[in-house]
Amino acid sequence: MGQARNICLVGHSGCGKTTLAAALMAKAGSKDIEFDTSQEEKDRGHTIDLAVGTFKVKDTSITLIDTPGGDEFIEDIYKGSPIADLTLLVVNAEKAVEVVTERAWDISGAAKRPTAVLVNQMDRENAKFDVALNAIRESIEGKFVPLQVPIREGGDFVGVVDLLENKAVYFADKSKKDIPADLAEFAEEARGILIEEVSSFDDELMMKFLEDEPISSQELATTLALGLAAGELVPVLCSSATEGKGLDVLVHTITEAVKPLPGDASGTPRAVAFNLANDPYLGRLAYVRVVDGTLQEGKGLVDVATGSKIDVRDMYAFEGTKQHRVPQAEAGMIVALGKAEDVVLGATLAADANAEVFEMPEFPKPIYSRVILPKSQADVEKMSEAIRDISQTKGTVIVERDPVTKEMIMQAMGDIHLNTYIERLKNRYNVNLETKTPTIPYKETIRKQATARYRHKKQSGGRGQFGECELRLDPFDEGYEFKDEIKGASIPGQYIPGVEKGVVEAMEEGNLAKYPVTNVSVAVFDGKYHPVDSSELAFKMAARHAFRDAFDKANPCLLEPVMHVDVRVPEEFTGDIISDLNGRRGRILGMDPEGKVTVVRAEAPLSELQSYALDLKSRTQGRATFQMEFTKYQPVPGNVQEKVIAQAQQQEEE
Ligand SMILES: Nc1nc2c(ncn2[C@@H]2O[C@H](COP(=O)(O)OP(=O)(O)OP(=O)(O)O)[C@@H](O)[C@H]2O)c(=O)[nH]1
Ligand SMILES: [Mg+2]
Repeated sequence: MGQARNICLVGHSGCGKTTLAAALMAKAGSKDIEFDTSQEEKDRGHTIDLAVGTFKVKDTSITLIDTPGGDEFIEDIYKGSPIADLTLLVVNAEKAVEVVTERAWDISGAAKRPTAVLVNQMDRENAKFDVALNAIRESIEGKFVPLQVPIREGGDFVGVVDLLENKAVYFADKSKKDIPADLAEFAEEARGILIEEVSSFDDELMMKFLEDEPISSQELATTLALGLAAGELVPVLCSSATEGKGLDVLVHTITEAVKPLPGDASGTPRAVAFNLANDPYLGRLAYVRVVDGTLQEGKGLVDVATGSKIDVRDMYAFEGTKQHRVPQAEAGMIVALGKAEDVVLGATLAADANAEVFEMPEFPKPIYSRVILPKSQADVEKMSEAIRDISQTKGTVIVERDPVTKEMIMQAMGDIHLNTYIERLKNRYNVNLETKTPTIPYKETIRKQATARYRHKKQSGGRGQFGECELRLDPFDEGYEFKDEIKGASIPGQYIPGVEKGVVEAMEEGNLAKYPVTNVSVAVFDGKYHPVDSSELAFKMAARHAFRDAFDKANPCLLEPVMHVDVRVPEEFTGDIISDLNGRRGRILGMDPEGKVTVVRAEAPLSELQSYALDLKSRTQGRATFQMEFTKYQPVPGNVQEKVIAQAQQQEEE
């Protein structure tokens, strides 16, 4: 067993990650190379699920983690990048910096994890390496050091200048030649940057650099590897995945310059479950990266956060993208554990329950919600398993029943993301779902004190019913409280629970539009009873009516959920975003500049934000991102309240 290196491919959709992964494996002689295998991936021509494939170069086993580049599918960057020895940020040479380029950098490079950039599609007519490199430097903060300069002849991508060796290398015959004259100046400048940046990472080299002493390519390579491991230096390479060019140097850089993440190969077994998948044939798989020691089939592990036992039954390594059973997996390897229903996404699994947790970053919170409705009874029955499969394996898909509206809500990162899973439920589980905009979980409350008295009395042969109570309602900040203020014995103590039950029942549906009532303090302070006819039930009925009557007199109003929103927006859009938020009844709380973006902090009602994920995207070409979180309920303005009540009445009639 030689060494293992794990490379996570990230970058904007269409930059060529999947093509590159397949090309690297094919070149290394892998036979089974199947990416983008799910129906939804085939339909869309884009990657949707993180995928893993392993190939061998000499004694190094290289595992590639291919991630989707869609901006709503970024959770896989959060899964793959932290456990990889290198995150390879792929860019399209014609387009350079795109939305997900920046976002992937923020997740990986800005966190000082080892990251390299690959300028792919260098064969394209308008591919310009220098322009792409400048664009990267302008929009992303990092020490980018080109290791190569592409050589193009008559529009063809024919070779590269290897800046470490200071030689031109041609793809056709692998020959090394002198640098072509028209590139000499640019190459020299690029090599100057390379030497300066790399030297800055080592005092001895820096001295040599300042004193103009020669620096060998070996010295440069060694120090570059240190800078890369520290996440300080970001090598830049170039390639054409479709023409298979630049792949040798990429592989060479991976095997020579990339160091494995720290780990103790002979220590107690410890691994991190960075990804979960529902394989159509193998069922639930947990993809783990072994951090320390050796995992063995048949030897149990413990989820160190929860203490739950995890059986390691079937263990699979990858040959190309195909799984094959292995009895053990050493530190540095990525393997999949079969029958992994008990493994939680992101869990650290170890032989020792006191092992250190391998920290995984938190996923962003989903920002787009739809109600999901099964189309038929058969769909209802199959739905729960299907939904469990998806929500347990995806960090940014949440399915929950809203406690107020009782609707089943699916939350995701946007409409494309959400609809992809609706399609998957249909394709893979044969569950047909419709979606609609969620009902806003309004609530009702009161704004002033009021009292009401009600007598519940029934005489229908036999024993009658009698209960009478007087309630006082007061506005209250903390939800609900009930006070027994009966003096003397106008209502005997045994009937008070009946009164409270009546109040609680009445609060389930307010008088305005049948939304739950909140923020009231209710006191029962007087009443009357009958020695024979009174009962808990009679008092419950009386209290229910008394509450409703008092509620009407207490200046009731609707409350609506208000969200806190943080919008990260490039400067040029800030004004537009703020006026748009104002138009959504938003309140701007502040603005914090963060480098080239501004974070606008605001509060706005949920009802105005239901399509914000889509609107913000189209307003800013996807360049702004936002997070939102419930913060509080607040009164609905009068004119809006009338509309909401009218709508609720209309729905009731339907
Ligand atoms: N000319 C050229 N086309 C390329 C190159 N690499 C990829 N492509 C093409 O670009 C398109 C997208 O490639 P993919 O590999 O699917 O891109 P991806 O980065 O995996 O995209 P997502 O899965 O959506 O994130 C395909 O049509 C590829 O054939 C390249 O080096 N040169
Ligand atoms: Mg892809």
